[in-house]
Amino acid sequence: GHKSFVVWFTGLSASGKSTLSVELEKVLHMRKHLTYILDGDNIRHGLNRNLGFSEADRIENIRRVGEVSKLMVDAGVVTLSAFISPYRNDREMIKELFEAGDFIEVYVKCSLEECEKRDPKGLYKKAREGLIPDFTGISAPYEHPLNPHITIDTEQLSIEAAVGHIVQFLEENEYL
Ligand code: GGZ
Repeated sequence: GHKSFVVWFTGLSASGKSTLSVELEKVLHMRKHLTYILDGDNIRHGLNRNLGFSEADRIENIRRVGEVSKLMVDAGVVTLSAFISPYRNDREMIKELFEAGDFIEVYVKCSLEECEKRDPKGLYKKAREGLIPDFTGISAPYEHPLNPHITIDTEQLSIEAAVGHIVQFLEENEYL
């Protein structure tokens, strides 16, 4: 099977990307894989601390994360990247960085209505009040994948079922 690969989670804020990456990582650890999660917490506070949420900054954010993901995969790490990554073109560019099969796109699907209901950090409320400009889904676009390897509907599936679905894909395609 594959030595290493990237699982790229894309979806709205509060869709469940981080939760899924953490739960998938637990399964991969049980199976003795070396993994690393890249997300806003470790990237936007460090490498990308000079970037905000304008279209140009998001493009640069995702470009850098794609390059870092490639370095990590080259180093033999199963990399789980969890970013809104709203632009289809940017995700396609990143896919092109990798050898065929080393990039797995997971669409974390959840309606804007449900994400707003969850609103774990109160960001949607602030965005609605005009306190956060360029907020994805409210005042900035999200382009869902047209042909993702995996779609996870987090309004329908439990976390366990969702992770099971991803693991099943990885097994069936000989990543695990
Ligand atoms: C979207 C924002 C914004 C704006 C701050 N729009 O749910 P969170 O809080 O924890 O995750 C979101 C995170 C998005 O960063 P990404 O690096 O994933 O975005 S992108 O891929 O588009 O570059 C959210 C928070 O940052 N956040 N302001 N305006 N999300």
